[in-house]
Order: sequence, then C-alpha cells, then structure tokens
Amino acid sequence: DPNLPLLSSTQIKLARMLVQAGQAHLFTNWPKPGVRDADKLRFFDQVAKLDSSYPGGLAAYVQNARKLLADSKAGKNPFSGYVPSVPDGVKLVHGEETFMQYEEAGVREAQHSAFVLVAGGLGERLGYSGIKLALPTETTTGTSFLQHYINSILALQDANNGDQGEDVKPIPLVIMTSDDTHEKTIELLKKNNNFGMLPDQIVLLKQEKVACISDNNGSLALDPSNNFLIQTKPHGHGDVHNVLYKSGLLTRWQQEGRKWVLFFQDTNALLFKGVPAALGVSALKDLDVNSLAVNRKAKEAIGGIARLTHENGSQMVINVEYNQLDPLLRSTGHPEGDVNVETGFSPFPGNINQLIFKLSSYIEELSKTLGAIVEFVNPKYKDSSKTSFKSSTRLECMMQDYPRTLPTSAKVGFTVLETWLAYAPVKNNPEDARKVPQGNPPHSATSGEMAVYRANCLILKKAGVHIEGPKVETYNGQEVEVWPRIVWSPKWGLTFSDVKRKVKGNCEISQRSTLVIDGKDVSIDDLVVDGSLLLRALVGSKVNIQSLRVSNDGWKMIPVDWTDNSVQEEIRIRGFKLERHGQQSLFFDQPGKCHINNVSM
Ligand code: UGB
Repeated sequence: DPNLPLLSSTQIKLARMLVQAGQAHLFTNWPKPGVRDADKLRFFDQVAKLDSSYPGGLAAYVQNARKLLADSKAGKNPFSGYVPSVPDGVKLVHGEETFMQYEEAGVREAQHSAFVLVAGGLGERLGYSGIKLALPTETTTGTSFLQHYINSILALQDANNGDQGEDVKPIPLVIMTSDDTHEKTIELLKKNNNFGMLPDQIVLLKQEKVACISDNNGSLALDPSNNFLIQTKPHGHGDVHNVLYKSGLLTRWQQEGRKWVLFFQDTNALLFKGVPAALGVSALKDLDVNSLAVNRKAKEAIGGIARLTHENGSQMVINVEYNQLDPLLRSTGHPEGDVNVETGFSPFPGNINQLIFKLSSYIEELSKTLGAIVEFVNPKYKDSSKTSFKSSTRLECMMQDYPRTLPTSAKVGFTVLETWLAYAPVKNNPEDARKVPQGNPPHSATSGEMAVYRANCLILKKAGVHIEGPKVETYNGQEVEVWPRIVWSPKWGLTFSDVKRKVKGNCEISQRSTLVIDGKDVSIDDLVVDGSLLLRALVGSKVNIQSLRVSNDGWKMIPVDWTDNSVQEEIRIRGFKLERHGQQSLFFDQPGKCHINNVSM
C-alpha cells in the first residue's frame, strides 16, 4: 500500500496477515505517507498485541468469529445434539459429620493449593465507579473483598503451620486483572502492604481485550473515537486459562508439590466458608474438576450445572448459562422448560463459578489446548434478517467452560453447598436489585452485607449460641433479613469445628447487637451482648472470655438514599450507614493467657 509508512518486517507480516484475513478495509482511509505516521505505527503496535494475546493469533480469531457468527445467524444452539439431565454431585449440609470431615481434609490440602482470583470485570451492572475488590464486604469492619480473600488464604496457610513442624510454603494468589482494573488493584495492594501477604506471594496477570467485529464476515471494527485503532472489548473470564498457561506458574506450582488450583470471583464474601469442605471433596474423590454450586431457583440468573448426553453417547457435566438452559430443555422434550421441583428449586444446581482443578490434569489439558477455551458470540442484530448488528460484537469465553474439551475419562464433579453459607455475590445496582422478583436473591451490596451477618449468626446458632432475630427491614427498596451484625476474622473461625471449639456454654446476642471477633486465640465460655462489643487479640495473646456481660447503645443502621450524592458511593449502594452510639472495645496486645471472668460493662 503506497500509504503505509516505512515498516519493519514484523509490521509488514502483520499487514499481510490482516489483508489475507479479509481486513483490508482497516487501511482504506489512511492518508498518504508522512501524514499521521505515528498513529499508523501505533496501529501496528495494537495489532501485534491483539495477535500475540490470542491463541492462534488474529487470523484464527477472525476465522473463529466467522464460524460462530454463521452458527448464531442460523440460530444453532451451542449444545444442539445434547440432551440435558440432572447430574449427580456431592450435596453437603453445614455442620453435619460429613461436612466437617470434608472441611478437615480440605484445610490439610490447602497447603498444596494455589488460588486464582478473576478480577478483570468492571462490574457495569453494579454501577460502582471503583474496582469491586475494593468494596467493603460489610461495613461493620469495612473489610474489603480483597482483604477478606487474602485473610482467608492466610488463615488456611496458618492452619497448616504445625506447632513443631516447619512453616508451610506461602500459598500463592494470582489475580487476573484487565486494563479496566489493573492499576487500581496494584494501588489497593500497595496502600495496604498486600494485606499481609509477602510481595512475591501475589502475582497479577493482566488479560487483554479482543478485537470487535462489525459484521457476519468477521470484519474487524475501527474504534469510533480513533480510526487508527481497532475497537476492543473484554473477552471474558475464560481468558484466565490462557493467561495462566503463558505465565509459566503452573509448572512452577507443580514443582513445588502443589496439587490444586482454586478459581474464584471478585465479590462473594461467603465463598471461603465453603472452600475447605469443597477442597476436601476434590481431594477425597480425586476430582479433576469440582465446581461449587448452590440450590438455584428456576430461571435465576446464574448458570445451571447439567449432564449433557450427546446423540453419539458421549457425556459431559457442564455449566449451561441460564438463558440457554431453558430453551435447551424445551427443545429436548421438556415443554415446561426450567421449573422448580418439589424442593422449591430447579433440579439443576446453580454454578457459583468457584472451581477447583487438579493441577496435574489441568497442566496436561492446557498443553493440548494452550489455554484456549470454547468461545461464544452474542451479537445484537438490527432485525430478524440477522444481517447487521446494532453495535459491534466480539467473541467471549467463560472459565467454567474448561471441561468442554476434557476427555470423557476425566472426573468432573460438583459440590452443592447451602446458599446461605457459600453464595452472596454483589453484582446488581439498587435500581435493578429492587426489581428482582420477591423470593429471588437481589445480589446487591445490601443483600451481600446482610448475608455475611446471617451466615455468621446461623453458624453460631448451630454451635449453641442464642441469637435473637432476625428483623425484616427495607433498604434501597429491598426487603432483607437483618441479623445481629456478627463478624469474625477467618483465622478465628475457619471451619465449623474451629467455631465449635471456641464457643461454649451460655452465650446470648440480641438482634440490635454488633460483635466483632478478630484474633486466632479467642475462646468464649459465657457471653451476653446487648449493644456492641469489639474483641481483638494480637498473635500470641490467648484470650478466654469466661463470663462477660456487655450492654450499651450499640450501632444503629440508618437508612440512606441511594440517589443522595453527598453520601459515599460504597455506603449508598447498600442503602444504610452505621451510626456508632455506644460500644465496648477489648484489645489484647500482650502475649500469654488472659481470662475475663465475671465482668459486666
Ligand atoms: N471477569 C474477568 O476477570 N474478566 C472478564 O473479562 C469478565 C469478568 P461477572 P458473569 O457468580 O452468579 C458468572 O460479570 O460472567 C471476572 C458465571 O458465568 O460477575 O455474568 C469478574 O471480575 C455464571 O455462570 O459474572 O457470570 C468477576 O470476578 C454465574 O456463576 C467474574 O469474572 C455467575 O458468575 C464473573 O464476572 C455468578
């Protein structure tokens, strides 16, 4: 092309690749040499990046897009040829003997694990301007999601540090970021000294966006605000497999003797209450893939786990997104689609996208796929002829689609946990959350925070504590159960047996109360709280609350209006703020034993 500036051989190759892939239109409006040459070179930098970050390069991307767009135009269901049925998995009830056995096994296995947090999503649905990892899980302690996740991993690490044995190796944490979240994630970690993790214990891997496509021919779209750039959009959390594969971390982990990789999402504060038991299931059942799941209401907007049997007899257990499950059931002899059964739930458990993979078979599979994952496309067509799009589209992929390419011999299972225990994501803004039909979870900052208190209260109740409540109240237009605001650090109550061991005898907490327990060695024999009590013990301090009565004005939940811009965004998305009217704070900073006996305050 006479309008190209002087190019390097690599750039010439890229230009040729684009033309051969039917993308000559990208150059049609380029001015003559000498005009906007810097922009032209920047264009090639971008093309080089898009080419190297996609398995098989941009040419493969265009080819895959054409095929998926043709399937989409023809209305082909990605699972056509498959018949769905309800799969078998492990169903656990919190507190039962089996649950506790799995928890114990899981805590032991944690020292051979690595954690991977996918946090590249901007969370448009939540309408929060910061990164979701920085949001508080609850406002009683203000602990952010990232801090809570790190505290939980450190508690698992600490639980394996025997009294005489060697310290276990730090459990690694990978965070997948994107251009939308990378800098802010670094900032959050820096500002907080990695929340106690060692500097090289956390690795950030950034996913790249993919090129947008403007028509069924797979033509790459130019950025509407810059004609020398290709428009890009996120490719989805499925990128995590390719990003990990390329990082070289998997083989390093294998050399370190690690066995499990646990994937998790950015805003589920309850998740780690299910991790020990689910990891125990992976270990004791030797699963290649274990997906955590919860009971799911029919048509609830989370994926359903199904067994799919192909006409040729092959089978797979896989997540089917909620918008595909219903039509798939209708087209395979279930005219009523996805409906609740006598349990009040859909028979297809809901995928909460916490996945546990066996590292050895994961590495084996990625060496074949290079981390590429089955993709899909979701174009918004202008009309029913499906010949043009309302706006550009792109290919997407999901991390839970990993088992789709696995051999049938792979052991793919799932673990169903109770929703109250393990799942309360923060995904929806107040406007959308209030419209969620009554009985379905709103998945908002309000419901996410209330779920933390409820889970802690239910666990303590099972351990024998008398808990008053809950009260039903309305915040940001959502009716929620308000339980006493009880929060503990993961190192205090990592498993149910930890909690049972630490709480004995006669304890009573009133509905209006707040109780925070922060410290590994705090045991409670007899405690009555009506108001607020904050207990904090530094490492080395062994505190025994033998008998303590606390009564004060406590902390009150004051409604705030979601539209009130004078209130901090983190607060108004939950619809209330906490006002501190009275509290007792006990801080134990000295090593050794300390008993609190017969005290009223
Ligand atoms: N994410 C990335 O890291 N990169 C991306 O490009 C996109 C997202 P969403 P989604 O928990 O109920 C998933 O948007 O994809 C991260 C499952 O597919 O919150 O709509 C992002 O930062 C679905 O089956 O969820 O739905 C976040 O951490 C169901 O399980 C994570 O990926 C659903 O989650 C998920 O992104 C659920």
